[in-house]
Amino acid sequence: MRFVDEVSIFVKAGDGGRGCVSFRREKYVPKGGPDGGDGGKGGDVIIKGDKNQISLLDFKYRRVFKAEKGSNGSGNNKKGRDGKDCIIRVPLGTLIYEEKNGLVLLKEILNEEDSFVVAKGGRGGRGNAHFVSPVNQAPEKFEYGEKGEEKRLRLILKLMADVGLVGLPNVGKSTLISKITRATPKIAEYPFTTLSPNLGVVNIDDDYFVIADIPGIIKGASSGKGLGLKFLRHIERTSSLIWVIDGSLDNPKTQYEILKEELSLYDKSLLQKKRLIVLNKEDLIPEEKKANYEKLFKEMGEKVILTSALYGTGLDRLIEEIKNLDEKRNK
Ligand SMILES: Nc1nc2c(ncn2[C@@H]2O[C@H](COP(=O)(O)OP(=O)(O)OP(=O)(O)O)[C@@H](O)[C@H]2O)c(=O)[nH]1
Ligand SMILES: [Mg+2]
Repeated sequence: MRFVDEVSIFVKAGDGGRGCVSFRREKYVPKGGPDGGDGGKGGDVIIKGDKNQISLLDFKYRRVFKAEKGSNGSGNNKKGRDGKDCIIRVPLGTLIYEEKNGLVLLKEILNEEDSFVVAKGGRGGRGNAHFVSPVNQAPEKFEYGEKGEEKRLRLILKLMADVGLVGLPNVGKSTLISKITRATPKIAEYPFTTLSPNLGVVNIDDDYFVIADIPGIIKGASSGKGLGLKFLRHIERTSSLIWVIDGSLDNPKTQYEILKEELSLYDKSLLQKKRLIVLNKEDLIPEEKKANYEKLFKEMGEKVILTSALYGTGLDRLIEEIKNLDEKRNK
């Protein structure tokens, strides 16, 4: 599953219907009073939160959203029918911006109940029945409906993952997510393989967790080195983080320190999140070092597990630990 996190769309609310010019027809009355009804209101374009959606992928295929026009008014004071609203469903965590000399934030959709009228339908025009006056008993006047609003929008999904994977490049983050979810990210033996976030879903019992794999972070990322820290916004809201460390290198603690430093430079609260240290590439760690490494992290007050994403060892335990990390379950 490729994760699309930013799309531009065009929305157009319905125009209001035209007011009607009409006169009552009655027996023996050649021209009765005016009875032209008002036009109906144009439909609104409404954006709603939907917890079952996890990406903006659908918007790759459909980018124009129009609500229905209001119907025109008719004789006998009949008001035109209101146009139907156009409802756009987006994942929770979607920011709605208007593209207008830059990006202007209109709304953030965080909850399932969130609903936002992003483009208002036009008011219906008035029919001639409204324009009777003492001097004009038979007005021919009517109004056109108002135009519906139209806007160019940018939707940006701040990922609502439950758990984020962070780590230096090439430590095996994408391999991990590919083994515990059905995500199929690119994996390769060089740094910066992952260039945009991947999402995966882990099914546990009858619940699920969304895991985010983001591009690797290097020392100096906070000052723009490597791919920088812009992807960290995807994990700002996760309830917990998995710090993935390459256990095959000599310096697991150095990697840990770099991560800590860069995360805290981006946003200190990232260090407050619950975390789990995963020492990956266990298959390449000499037996005699394993216990030492575990001790090292435990002494720093960390919870640590060893895995080999490549060979699938330690992954059952990892899933068990993810379950424990999750706040939903600890309530
Ligand atoms: N021996 C061994 N190799 C692994 C393990 N996990 C991943 N690898 C290898 O390490 C390399 C990097 O793996 P990725 O999953 O692409 O690493 P990443 O952390 O996503 O890297 P970036 O996207 O560049 O940040 C690949 O060649 C993997 O096959 C492991 O447990 N053991
Ligand atoms: Mg990767």
